[in-house]
Amino acid sequence: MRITALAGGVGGARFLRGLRRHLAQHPTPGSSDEPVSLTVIGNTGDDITLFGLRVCPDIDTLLYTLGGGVHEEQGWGRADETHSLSDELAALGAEPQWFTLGDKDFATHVYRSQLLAQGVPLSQVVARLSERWGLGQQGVTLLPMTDTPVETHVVIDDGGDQRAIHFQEWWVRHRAAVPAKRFVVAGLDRATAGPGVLEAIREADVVLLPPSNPVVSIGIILGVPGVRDALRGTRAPVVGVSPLIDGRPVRGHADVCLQAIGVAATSEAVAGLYADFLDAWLVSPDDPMQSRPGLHVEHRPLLMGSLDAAADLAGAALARATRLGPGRTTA
Ligand code: FO1
Repeated sequence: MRITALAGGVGGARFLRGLRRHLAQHPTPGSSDEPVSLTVIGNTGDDITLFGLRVCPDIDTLLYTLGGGVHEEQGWGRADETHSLSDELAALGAEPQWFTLGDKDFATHVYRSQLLAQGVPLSQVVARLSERWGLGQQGVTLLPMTDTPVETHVVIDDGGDQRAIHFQEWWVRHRAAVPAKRFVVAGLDRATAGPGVLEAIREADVVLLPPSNPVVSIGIILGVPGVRDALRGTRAPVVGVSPLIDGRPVRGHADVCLQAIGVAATSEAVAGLYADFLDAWLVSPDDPMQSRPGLHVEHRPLLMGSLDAAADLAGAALARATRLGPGRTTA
C-alpha cells in the first residue's frame, strides 16, 4: 500500500510519527498484504536564508521528528542542543537574533548550503539528509514539494504603507501578532513540482492531509503547479484531519492565517478549502460539522499529546481511507 501525505512542520511531523507507530503495530492496513510505503511531500515555503545558509524548517522538523532527533518540547530543532555558534554570532552583532539556531542544527544548514552551492537539487539534498536520519529503513520517502527556491512572505501594514516581510519574521519574531493583509509566495508561480511529487499523489492508494496549517503549509503545497490537479485526479481516497479544535489551533497560528485570507476558523471552512478533492475529514468530538454528500465527517479526539494518541488519530484516518477504498466520491 502506497500512502502519500502532504505535511507542514510540527503538527504534520507528529501525526506522521503516529502513523509510523500505528503501522508498526498494524503492518497490513485493510485487507492488503502489500508492504506499506509512506511518501511525505514537505512544505518549503517556510525556507529562509540566514547567515548565508539555507534553512528549511518544515523539512528539518520532519527529518528530526521521524528520525528520533527532535527537541520534544519545542517540536522543532534538535534534542540536546548547544548554542555556541549563535552566542558568538550574537556577540558579533550578527542579525537576525530572533531566530534560534542550535549548533547541531547549524550543521544541517551548512551541509545543505554546501551541496546547493555545488548545484545539487534540494530533493537530492533531502534524500541524503533522509539517509542520515534512517527514513528509508522506516519505509519513508521525504520529498520537498519543489526544487525551485520559494519563500512565503507576509504583507503587513507599516504605518499606512504595505510592506512584505519573510514568513519566519512574521511567525517567529512577531508571533503572528502583526495583522497580515495577505500571503505572497515568491517563486511559486514559476516553480515545478519536485521529482516524484505528482506521481506520489497520482499513484497513491491513500492520500492523507495531517492537521497542518491549511494556509501557510498545506495551502502552499497546493499552490505548486500540478499538485491540486493531481489531487483532483487521483483514484486514492483523500482523508484529512482538521487542525482546529473549537476554532483554535492546538499550536501555531492557523486561526490568524485563516482570518488573513478571509476564511472562518472552523473545521467546516477549512474543509471548504479542500472541497474539490477531499473525501473524508476528521474533526474533534464536539465539532458541529456533519457528513454531507461526497464528504464523510468523522468525530475523533484530535489532540496528539502522546505518541499513542497520535497513532490512534493516524490509524483512524488510515482506517477511514481503507474503508472508502479507491475511486473518488468527489469530482
Ligand atoms: N520557531 C520559533 O518559534 N522560534 C525559533 O527561534 C525557531 C527557530 C527554528 C530553527 C530551525 C527550525 O527548523 C525551526 C525553527 N522554528 C522556530 C520553528 C519554525 O520556524 C516554525 O514553527 C515553522 O516554520 C512553522 O511551520
